[in-house]
Formats: sequence, C-alpha cells, structure tokens
Amino acid sequence: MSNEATGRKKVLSAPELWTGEPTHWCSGCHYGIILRLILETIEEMGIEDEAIGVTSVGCSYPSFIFYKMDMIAALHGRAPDVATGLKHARFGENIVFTIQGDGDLAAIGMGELINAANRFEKLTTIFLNNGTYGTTGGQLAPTTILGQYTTTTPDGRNYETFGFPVHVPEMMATMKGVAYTARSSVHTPAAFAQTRKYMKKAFQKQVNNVGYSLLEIISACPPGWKMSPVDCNKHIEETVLREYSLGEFKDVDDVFETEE
Ligand SMILES: Cc1ncc(C[n+]2csc(CCOP(=O)(O)OP(=O)(O)O)c2C)c(N)n1
Ligand code: SF4
Ligand SMILES: [Mg+2]
Repeated sequence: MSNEATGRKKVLSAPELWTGEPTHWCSGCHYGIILRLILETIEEMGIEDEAIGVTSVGCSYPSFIFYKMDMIAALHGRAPDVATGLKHARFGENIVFTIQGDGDLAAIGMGELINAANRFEKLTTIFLNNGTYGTTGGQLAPTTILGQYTTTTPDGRNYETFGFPVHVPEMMATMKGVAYTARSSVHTPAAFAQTRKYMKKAFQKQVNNVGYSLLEIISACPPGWKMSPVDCNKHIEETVLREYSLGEFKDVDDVFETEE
C-alpha cells in the first residue's frame, strides 16, 4: 500500500501479536528488535494459540505485556522449571518457550537450564546475551567478555580472577537431549535475517517434538556498556563476535541419530 501524498510504500507493519503497549527499553537496546522477531515468528508459524511464553528476571521480565498470547513470569533463573511444569501439566500440548537474560540463564539459572535439557524436555529458550546484568546496573555476567569493563570489573574482566566467558550453545550441543542450538545477533540487517531463520528452526524443533532447542542472541546494552547505540553495534562486530562466533552448533531431527 502506498501513501498518495508522499508516494512512499509501507514495507513493514507492527506484528499482529503485539498488544500495542509501548516498550520500556533504553534507546539502542536490542530487546525490542528481538521481541519483534519472536512475535513475527510465532505469527508466521501460526502457533499463537498453543504457545506459552515464560519470562524470567532481567530487563526482558515485563515483556509479557507485549504479547497477545498466554505468558507467565518466573522467578530469577527458574524459567526452564516453570516451562517444564507448564509443558507436562498440559500433556505436551503447548509450545512452551522461555526468554532469559545471561545473568538469569547462565548464572543463577544455569542448573535449571542444563537439567531441563538433560531431562530431554521439549522446550525452546531464547537466550539474550548482552554480557552484563543490565537491570541492576551493569555488573559482570558469566558471558562478560575478557577485557570488558563492568561495575564489578572496573579494570576489565581478567580470567585470573573472574574466569572465562561461558559458551552456552556450544556446551549444550554436547548434550544428548538437545535438538538445536545456535547463536545469532541483530546488529545488522543481515544478522537480523539470520536470526529470523534460526528462531524459526528453534521453534520448529519443539513443534516436531525433537528435543530441547536454544537460540542465543547477542544483544546491545548501551548504558551497561557505556557506549552509544551506534558504538555498541560496532563493538559487537569488532570485538564481541571474536569471542562469540555466530552459527548453528547442533541441528538434528532425531536426537538418537547422528548429527545432520
Ligand atoms: C533471587 C534474586 N537474586 C538477585 C536478583 C537481582 N537481579 C535482578 S535482575 C538481575 C540480573 C539480570 O541480568 P540478566 O539476566 O543478564 O538480564 P538483563 O538485565 O541484562 O536483561 C539480578 C541479579 C533478583 N531479582 N532475584
Ligand atoms: S539496561 Fe540494557 S538490557 Fe536493560 S533495557 Fe537498558 S539497554 Fe536493554
Ligand atoms: Mg544481561
């Protein structure tokens, strides 16, 4: 449809599944872009009536208000447990996914995630890796890259004191009950398009009842990183992706068969 006065063509609309509630995230935060992708993926796959989302503590926690869908909020790190309960209580009839930050998933909630995957739960996790605890003021997270300044690593993260950044999808790819793991980003249009493909695949694994699926998405946190939104995108390209390579780490249609 084109506007007669300006001749401009509308190429993008708001996702149908968005409630219309304005988002509360900081300028340059990538969470809004990721929200769009989740909504559009669920819409495109036509699974909105079966889907239930579980948010967990962090800046993505209140995002349940943006979904015209069933959503529930879990305590810090407990989203995989809440998701497991929902999935079983409803006899596996729903598509249950979690949305978790890196402090939530890889610090306080690592045990919950790994055990849910190891129990061969058919769940999907969207893992938001911004390398910090954005909500509480930019502290060290398990995913903080070496050299990164945070409020608890004012001289930059060093491995002697703080250990190494954790690589969740690579680690989970070694687990038998896992069907799909990947890492992507949304800092360029090409990266956004790749994330869209990976996200659909992650949800499809659950639709096909194959096993656990997880997509990590590298995400900018301008106040936490103390950078402008534009510099955050450059920083992702030039520095973060050296530690966290993008791609798929496991993709099987049957966890009992060898990898594709
Ligand atoms: C049991 C418990 N411990 C600590 C906190 C404080 N807390 C709130 S958010 C947060 C970290 C969130 O970081 P992350 O998961 O990376 O999400 P982000 O804010 O970066 O989106 C912490 C430690 C809490 N709410 N509950
Ligand atoms: S603090 Fe960081 S993660 Fe939280 S809304 Fe702002 S930019 Fe996003
Ligand atoms: Mg975080």
